[in-house]
Amino acid sequence: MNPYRLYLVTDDQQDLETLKAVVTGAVAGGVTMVQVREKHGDVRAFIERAFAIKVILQGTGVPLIINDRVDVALAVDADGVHLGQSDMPADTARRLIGKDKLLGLSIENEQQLIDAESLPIDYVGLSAIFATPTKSNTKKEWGIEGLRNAVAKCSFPIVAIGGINASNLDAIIGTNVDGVALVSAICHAPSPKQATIDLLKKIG
Ligand code: TZP
Ligand code: MG
Repeated sequence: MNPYRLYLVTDDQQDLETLKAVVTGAVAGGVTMVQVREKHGDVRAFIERAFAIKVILQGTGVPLIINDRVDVALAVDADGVHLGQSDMPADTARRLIGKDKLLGLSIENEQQLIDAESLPIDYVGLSAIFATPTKSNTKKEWGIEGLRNAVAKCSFPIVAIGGINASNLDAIIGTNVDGVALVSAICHAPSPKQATIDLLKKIG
């Protein structure tokens, strides 16, 4: 089954207990991938939070992905890393994590999408589909047509991210994208489990 279908990215503003409850609920609801994303804490806190999520995911078959930091991914023996354009270069990351781990790369413009074709990655995160309060420094809004064109062009699976929620999910799915990644639509839902169930119903 396509592991990118419904990809939860965690909210680094949530405390550890909330984070654990969100991930537990989302996994119960059927989320297919979880990325731990930390933008503010130190590396020790990142490892602690990543390890807590690893414990929750153990035995579920849901892969654990670490945002930005190869060292954290190695420290917790995660299933993969998701890199931004100013993080470690993909070929260096691949050398360090080995061929069996998942490697994702955020793509923020057309040239990066072309350049990605020659990189040793497994999937692309197309950022951002829509402007979102969750991430203030996004460089581009691909929109539905931009996403559709990227899906047609790119040889890697594409995960759409940025401003996706139940209200625009049908249009996103209509582009034939491989997966959707969300923060607030799950992390800030009254019930992350129910939100996940409802989102998955739309994804089909
Ligand atoms: N990268 C591009 S947009 C984004 C990230 C991490 C945040 C997406 O958050 P939300 O709440 O799903 O719009
Ligand atoms: Mg990043």
